Amino acid sequence: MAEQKKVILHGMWASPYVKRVELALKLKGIPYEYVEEDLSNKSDLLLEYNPVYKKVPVLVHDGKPISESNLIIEYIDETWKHGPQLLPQDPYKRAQLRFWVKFLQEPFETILVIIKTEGQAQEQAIKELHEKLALLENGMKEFFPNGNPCVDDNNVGLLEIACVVFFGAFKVHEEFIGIKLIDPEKFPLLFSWLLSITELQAVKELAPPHQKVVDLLHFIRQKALKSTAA
Ligand SMILES: N[C@@H](CCC(=O)N[C@@H](CS)C(=O)NCC(=O)O)C(=O)O
Repeated sequence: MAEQKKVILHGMWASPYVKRVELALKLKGIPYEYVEEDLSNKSDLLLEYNPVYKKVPVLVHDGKPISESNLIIEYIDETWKHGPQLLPQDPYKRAQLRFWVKFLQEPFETILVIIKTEGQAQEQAIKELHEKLALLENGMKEFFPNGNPCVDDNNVGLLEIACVVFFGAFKVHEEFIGIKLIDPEKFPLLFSWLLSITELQAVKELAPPHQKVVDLLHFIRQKALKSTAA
């Protein structure tokens, strides 16, 4: 049976795309072997498995590689029927969910700009972030019409996974740059939804150590500021 065959994940600890897949595997209760890749010196296996993009994550199921995080998650959902259903059956609901999963990337990229800049450029990015979060807050009302996002081990899917890998560390980001990013007064639904996702055991288990995230943020910021100064 497909379920019993060996599952290997090639990843990199800081990649939100890898975290998506890890979370999907954990939430479904699928045992897997994890291979940490050095992206500055990619393994021959990674290049063989993903010769087109040469990126992580790559999931290898019974020797067969699958690339691209969203496609991997759909494969997981279709192959292992137990545990939470990660994507809805209904085609319209699936399409809506995929739309918001795609959009979630935009505010995440804007947070990266905020981390990498200062002064006017940073102010502009903060403004853009708030505009994008307002769109997201509004879009989420369709998923939680009673304004009360209910998330638990059986009630969690691709949307929650995509949200938490991008914004799960928002408090560390806020602390690092000293700016409020996800203000509970402006974005109450998003804020309470995110908090309830971060309470899930699987999410807690996969969260990287606080200091490791801070060190990475320092590295990203210093590198970006140096290259703008040069
Ligand atoms: N669209 C891809 C994005 C994956 C991606 O960007 N992976 C990055 C790590 S976060 C990577 O492997 N980068 C290596 C490279 O670009 O050479 C997915 O969803 O899986």
